[in-house]
Order: sequence, then structure tokens, then C-alpha cells
Amino acid sequence: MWSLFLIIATFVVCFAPSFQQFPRRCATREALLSKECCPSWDGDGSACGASSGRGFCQDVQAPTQPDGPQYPFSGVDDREKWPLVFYNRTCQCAGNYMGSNCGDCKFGFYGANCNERRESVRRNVFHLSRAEMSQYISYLNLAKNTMSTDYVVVTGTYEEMENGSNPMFANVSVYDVYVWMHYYVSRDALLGGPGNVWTNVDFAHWAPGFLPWHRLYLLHWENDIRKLTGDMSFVMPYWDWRDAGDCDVCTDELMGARSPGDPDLLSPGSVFSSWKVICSQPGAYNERGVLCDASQEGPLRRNPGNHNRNQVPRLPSSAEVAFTLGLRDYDTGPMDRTANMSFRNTMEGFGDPSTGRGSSTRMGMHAAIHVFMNGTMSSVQGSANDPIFLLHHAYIDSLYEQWLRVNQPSPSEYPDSGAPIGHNGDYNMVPFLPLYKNREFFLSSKELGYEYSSLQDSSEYLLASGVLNPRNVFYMRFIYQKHLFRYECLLIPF
Ligand SMILES: [Cu+2]
Repeated sequence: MWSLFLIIATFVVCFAPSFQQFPRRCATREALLSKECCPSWDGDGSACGASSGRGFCQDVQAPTQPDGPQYPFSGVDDREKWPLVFYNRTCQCAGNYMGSNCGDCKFGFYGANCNERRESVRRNVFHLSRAEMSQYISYLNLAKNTMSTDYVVVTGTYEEMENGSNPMFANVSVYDVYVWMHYYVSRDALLGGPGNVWTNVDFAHWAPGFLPWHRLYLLHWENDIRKLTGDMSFVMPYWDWRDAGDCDVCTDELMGARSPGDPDLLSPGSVFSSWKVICSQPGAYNERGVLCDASQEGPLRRNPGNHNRNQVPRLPSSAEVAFTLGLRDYDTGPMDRTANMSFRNTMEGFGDPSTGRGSSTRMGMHAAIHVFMNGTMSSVQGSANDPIFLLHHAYIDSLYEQWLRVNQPSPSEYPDSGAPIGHNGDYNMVPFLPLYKNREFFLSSKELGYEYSSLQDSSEYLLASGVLNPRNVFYMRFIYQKHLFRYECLLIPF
């Protein structure tokens, strides 16, 4: 069974179109020196599938809006004006086509011509059958143990690569491409020489791009698992951690129980106990003034609940989630960790989840789960090594979706300018190739072809029929998820 599975997986991997980061076919001396990342589409052999009208090789438009003051440099980091340090021409796909060579379909579209729409539904991990749970774990493990044929990761700066003449890339597994992407987007800026770094920078966290960036990241990951396994119906599950006293997904059936021999490690009964992490030692890289080289750095560590309780007293409560979802403004003020009454900052963890005040000394919501896990998950740069990351972020994304549906913001409500570097609406999200802008993921998941089971309830019918306005629906949904039979009496307008 497994061998058949591997043959299918290998076939799918070898013949799937290349997709994003860094596309192997753009990680060559020639591509770097010409600054062009426009691979041919295998279907017709033309760059970006141009002969078939799938897309065209075009100049990259640099973002023009000013960034916030948090990063006072220019021309020192390869992520600035992404991806212009590496490439100034990339494929721009037409119609429903997507991918680094336009060989793929946009999220939610399928078929040879990418004109079939399909909606996938992400479910609560505890609602999966035992067979579905074990299939999910086996997909994760396959991804961790299969080298990516489509992508390689960067292990040196552009300067170290001598402006492209000496490419520095490494092969990693399908799973570790994502670990690396999360490291690379959140790492500190190297200013030259040992220990000379700028830590107050992050192209995907502590600013408005947090929610769109992770939304794109999960969509890509889901797509790559589909390609790897050939299971086009694969949909990632989520972990609803509201009011959980402990890490209830930390069982050998799911994310791995605690090791009886060492409370920092995972139980030998879990496949994840054999996983090795990469890009998990930011302090060591900074001291040496280098990037992560993607080599293995020991086992996954996790010790849930034995974290610093002054920083995070407990996992977030339903009331805190409700408060956060009730914040009307997507982001506010300087749009960083200090932002007050900001939905994004409170959801991310530096806004107090009972008052909305920024710069909170206690971590809430999203950040609380990372700290609570007390191990690999607790440092931003290495956190995606732990598969709990995906379950956690899928739930954060479902909360983002609830907020979007209640507030129905226009795209212009996403900040145009003045956000910390990497986070303005038109900034290309680091380190994705092809290019995606933050604002493009500031819209309902339905437009991206997916839904959450928790949001699929009778409220949609009532909303459509005009019985409810969106704010009523929000409260009804919230109660509905935890108390299935009581929601109807809680349709209280506010
Ligand atoms: Cu993250």
C-alpha cells in the first residue's frame, strides 16, 4: 500500500508544475544574473505558458508607498522591495492561472483550464474520523520525508552569492520548505558582521500582514500536500483551543504526547518524536552574522503548560475570542505591537484580549498558544517546525474569516502606507514567488475556494433571507459552535 502511495506521490511531485519558493528552475546562476524568474510551462514549453495565454514574463512593479519608521534602513536586506534583489522579471499569470510558471490554478479553481470551481471545507480536528486523523499524520510525515522537487531554499545573502554568480541554495523536504519560509520571513536583518543585526523587523508578524500572510501560507501548504499525495480532496483541519485546559491535541493519535522519559520531548509513540528541526537557532545565526543553512538541529521540543505563567496565564477563553472579534478596526495607529483597539494586534497577541490595549505585558490569543507550547513553537522563527503550528494557524485563520464576514471591509480598509516594512497593501509577500500582495488575501475565504465547517450553519440562510444582519449572526455563530442547541435564543442585536 505504502509503495503504491509513494509511486503515486513521486509521479505527482515530478510532474506537478513548479509553484513558489524558490522555484528550483530560478535558483540557477543564469536566472540570478539575468534577474529573471520566468520558467517555461511544460504544457507548451513557453516561458510562463505564454503561447497558451496562461501568462507573461513581465517587469516587477516595485511598491511605491512609504513604510513605517520601525525599520530605519534601506538597501541592507534581501527582503526589501521583494523580490527585486533577486529578480526583476517574473511570470504574471492571466485568468485563473497561477504559479511561478502559470502552470497551476488559482486557489479554489481546478481542471486543465482552471475553470472548475470547488469549495473545500476545513474541519475541527476532533471531528475527523480515526482514519482521517491517521491519514493526516501520514501526509505530514510523508511531506517531512520527501525532498521537494519544485523548490529549494536560500542559505546565503545575495551579497554572499556575489550578486548571483555563486548561487547558495539547499534541498529540503516538502514540509521543510515551509519551515524555512516562516524562518526567512521573520528572521532578523543582518547588517554585516557577527552580532550586527536589527531585531525589530518581521515581514509577516506584529503588523497588518500577519493575517493575510498566514492565510496564503496555509493555502500553499494545503496545495502542496495535494500535489504530494495525489489526494486532491485533502483539506487541512484546525484546532479550536478556546477554553482548553491543556494541549488536548497532544496525544499520540494527533500531534504527539509528552515523552515519559523527558518532559521536553515527544512520546516515542508519535511519529513526530523522530522529526528533526531546521532553522531553530536564531541566536546562533545572529552571533555569526549568517542565515540558517537548513541543516538538521535536533528533535522537536514541546513542554505544554510548563511555560512562564506570568507571560501567559492560560489558553485563551471564549470570552477573549469574542472580545477580539468585536473589535471593528482591522489595525490602528502605528500598526505594530503598540496598536490599541486593533483587531489584528489583539488577535496576534500584543493587544490585551479584555481591553484591546496594545503593548500588553501578557501574551494573548495567537501568541499565547505559541508561548504555552514551551519549546520549538515558542520562538517565532522556528515555530513552523512543530506541526501544531498548522492546526493553530488554521484556527486563527477561521477567526480572521469570522471577522471578515461580520465587518465585510472593502479592500481599501487594508492599510496602503505607513505599515511596518513588508506589510503595506501592495507589498509583495516575502518570500513567495510568484508574487502575491497582502491586500489580495484581505477577503473572504469563499473567494479563495475554502470554508470552515464552524461557519457553515443556518445563519447563512437567515443572512441571505435578510432576517439577520451580520452582527447578529456573529454572536449566534459563536454560541452555536460550543452549545449546539442553544444558539437560537441568543440572537441579540447589539
Ligand atoms: Cu507566523
